Amino acid sequence: MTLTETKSFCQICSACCGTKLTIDDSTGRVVKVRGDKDDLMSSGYACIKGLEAPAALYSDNRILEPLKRMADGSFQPIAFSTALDEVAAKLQDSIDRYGAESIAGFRGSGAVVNATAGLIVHNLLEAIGSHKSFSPYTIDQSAKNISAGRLGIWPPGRDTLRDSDMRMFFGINPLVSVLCSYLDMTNPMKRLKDARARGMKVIVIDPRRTETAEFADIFLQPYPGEDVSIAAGFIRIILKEGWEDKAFCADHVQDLEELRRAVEPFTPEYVANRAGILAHDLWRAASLFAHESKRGGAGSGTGTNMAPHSNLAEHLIECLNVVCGRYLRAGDVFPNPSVLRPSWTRQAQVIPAQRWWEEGYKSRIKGYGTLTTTIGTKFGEMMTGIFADEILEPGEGQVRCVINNGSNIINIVPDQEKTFRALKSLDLLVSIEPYMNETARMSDYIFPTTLHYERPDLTHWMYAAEIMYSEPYARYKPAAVSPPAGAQVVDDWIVVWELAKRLGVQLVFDGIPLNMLTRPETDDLLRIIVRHAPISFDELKAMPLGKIFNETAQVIAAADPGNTGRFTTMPMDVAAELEEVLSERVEPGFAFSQGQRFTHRLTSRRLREVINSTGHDIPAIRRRMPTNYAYMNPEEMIDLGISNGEKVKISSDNGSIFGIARADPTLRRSVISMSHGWGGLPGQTNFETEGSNTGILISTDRDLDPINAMPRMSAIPVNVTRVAPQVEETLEALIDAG
Ligand SMILES: Nc1nc2c(c(=O)[nH]1)N[C@H]1C(S)=C(S)[C@@H](COP(=O)(O)OP(=O)(O)OC[C@H]3O[C@@H](n4cnc5c(=O)[nH]c(N)nc54)[C@H](O)[C@@H]3O)O[C@H]1N2
Ligand SMILES: Nc1nc2c(c(=O)[nH]1)N[C@H]1C(S)=C(S)[C@@H](COP(=O)(O)OP(=O)(O)OC[C@H]3O[C@@H](n4cnc5c(=O)[nH]c(N)nc54)[C@H](O)[C@@H]3O)O[C@H]1N2
Ligand code: SF4
Ligand SMILES: [Mo]
Repeated sequence: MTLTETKSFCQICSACCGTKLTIDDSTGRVVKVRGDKDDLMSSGYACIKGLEAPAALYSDNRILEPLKRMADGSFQPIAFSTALDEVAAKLQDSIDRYGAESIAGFRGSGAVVNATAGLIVHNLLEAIGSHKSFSPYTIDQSAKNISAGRLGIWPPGRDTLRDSDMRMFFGINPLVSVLCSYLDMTNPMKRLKDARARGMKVIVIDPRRTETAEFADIFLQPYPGEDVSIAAGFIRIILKEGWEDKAFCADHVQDLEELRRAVEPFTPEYVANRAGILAHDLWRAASLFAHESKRGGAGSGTGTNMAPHSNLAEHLIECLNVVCGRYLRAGDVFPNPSVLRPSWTRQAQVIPAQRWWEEGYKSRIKGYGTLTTTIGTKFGEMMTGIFADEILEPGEGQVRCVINNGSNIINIVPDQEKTFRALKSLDLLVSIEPYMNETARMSDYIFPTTLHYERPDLTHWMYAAEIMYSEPYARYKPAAVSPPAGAQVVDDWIVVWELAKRLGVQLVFDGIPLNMLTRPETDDLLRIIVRHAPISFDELKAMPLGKIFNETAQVIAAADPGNTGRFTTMPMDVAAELEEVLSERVEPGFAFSQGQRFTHRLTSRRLREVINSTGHDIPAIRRRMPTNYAYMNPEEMIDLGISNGEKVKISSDNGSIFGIARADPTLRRSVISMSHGWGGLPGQTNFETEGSNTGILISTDRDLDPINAMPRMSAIPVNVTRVAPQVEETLEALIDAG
């Protein structure tokens, strides 16, 4: 056996950690993965998911040839070109009969972490004229888009990590999720440690004492879902104490007095009572943020952006940065003007609120608009909170065909039962997907793809790379290995190009029309993306570790003379929702929904071992994380008579799931912390071996946030009960019966 080593980078998540692969030349397979100390960004860091890549590449669950589902539910191999012909004919038929809007696309994480796939289904929909483009973006952190659209934008962005002497983190755990703006998505641990070593202070607000909280100077551990109150409480303290940046507010804020009035009811005592924290701790955190620190801002993650009133919470958190002027100013250096996107001049002035969702296409479901998430596209994205309704609701524009690229839709779209009904009712579900997972099993056709080490690719370029990487970094990688012998798999975009060709439409990729007569190479698409870089594609290709383009750093330009743009901190819709929060029934430790009182709030969390619904079946991972435990406070478990490892039933006002209770001393009482993406298809799940789907607890018929239809995905009011032995027996009988 001859072994060779090659360098590459992992793309199981968006961190793109540098890796060293050991390849067995006799089989052409990757046999070992290690972190690469020489990597310019990750410096040797790699997580268990990355190290277990060989098991994922050669998993029995991987699909190696196109499949078609038969009437009896079984799958038969089908030739690639036949499958393309059949799918294109069905799509054309649907377009002819019902119009282009009957075709929807769903782009998941598997596509986003793949430079040539990220937008390709969206590009196809634009080419055929359908607005029905969905992705997890609108069930993730689209509150950030809403906040920018209502408050206004400061183009240079927040103080960067290197400028900061303090940072505040709401509902985000970058040391596990490896995803955080203004930190670094390649090696957050190293960046945080380095910043702390030079004296930077950290404030963490999370119902769980997270891995990130271990580095906090101040840690607030509130009930979930109280970020609105906490942020409003901070603003009130700051304005009362006069800790705001008065000059910045005078120049750039239109309505500071409205903000002051609106947060007045959020006294430290009110907030402390609501959020279950000490008023003194709230004051200490506000002081460290606004008074004892000069630079560095507040930011949030999925915890805050998935709880109720997520847009409002995000808005108020950004208001903390606004009132304290925690933005780069004229003359400051913007370190990463984005290597792979066109460079543009950032000026120290406000672009006033644009509320872009108010213009353009509106869904027939409750009139929701679209959000534009990436440049170079004509259409925005629709809201995933209404994805199932777009399929189920009859009438003109009803979605009948879905092209899924890299998402396990049925496991990750909230309201699993409803999503299941929706997917089952489709005329056509096509998955471009490497594994036989729950959504693949529901699909009519599956086009399997190459995996990350098997295709040429680039480091992250979509979704705000300039604030996700702390340095102006880009890297190209060639395919390190071929797909397994005999596999009929292609790079994702090829499936879409072939369908576009058959439909007779012109694909436009990142603003550039693709050759539709002769199929391009993957490198040709990558070359399009790299056209904005300071060096040519061939030069980038010749740099095995890529490059940090420090010479591109930009000095923030002065404002235009006469610029009158101002932040709007308290527009009417924001003020109205804040009033609504104040009118909510509050009883510390309890939560209310649909007039019912609940004892717990279930929060979302990421697990280091898996990425959303992916990786559960890898043996080494299964040993470490066999299920999505229902984590609870250990003392509370004793009080409730629930022992570690015991089965519990968790019920919301939308449904019930079973879980395995697991003591977690990092949690406060009244909280259940449970990860998403687990469980099989509804009614067919053995929760003990497959985990449970928390999406069952979430309704998409109600409790949707305004504008982005964001479902209530964290801080979900639930009750938890022990599973009585007789119920347990029935369950076992059910499971045994399959
Ligand atoms: N290992 C791993 N990495 C991942 C993923 C994965 O599945 N596994 N998923 C990727 C994806 S898709 C994304 S979007 C990112 C997300 O990245 P993050 O946003 O960092 O996600 P989490 O790690 O779940 O951290 C969310 C935190 O919010 C807390 N929280 C929950 N509810 C509330 C609340 O109401 N208020 C406050 N203040 N906190 C709350 C939770 O306890 C948790 O610590 O991670 C990415 N990275
Ligand atoms: N209840 C609840 N629901 C949630 C969340 C939550 O916190 N709570 N989080 C939400 C968030 S933030 C997100 S981003 C979504 C995640 O939802 P998804 O994006 O659907 O989640 P993943 O499990 O990461 O799915 C990735 C899919 O891509 C496939 N894949 C991997 N590599 C490739 C590739 O190279 N090409 C292709 N075509 N496919 C590939 C994988 O096999 C898998 O099927 O879940 C959302 N749903
Ligand atoms: S953090 Fe993400 S990119 Fe890095 S090794 Fe783990 S899975 Fe791969
Ligand atoms: Mo996400």
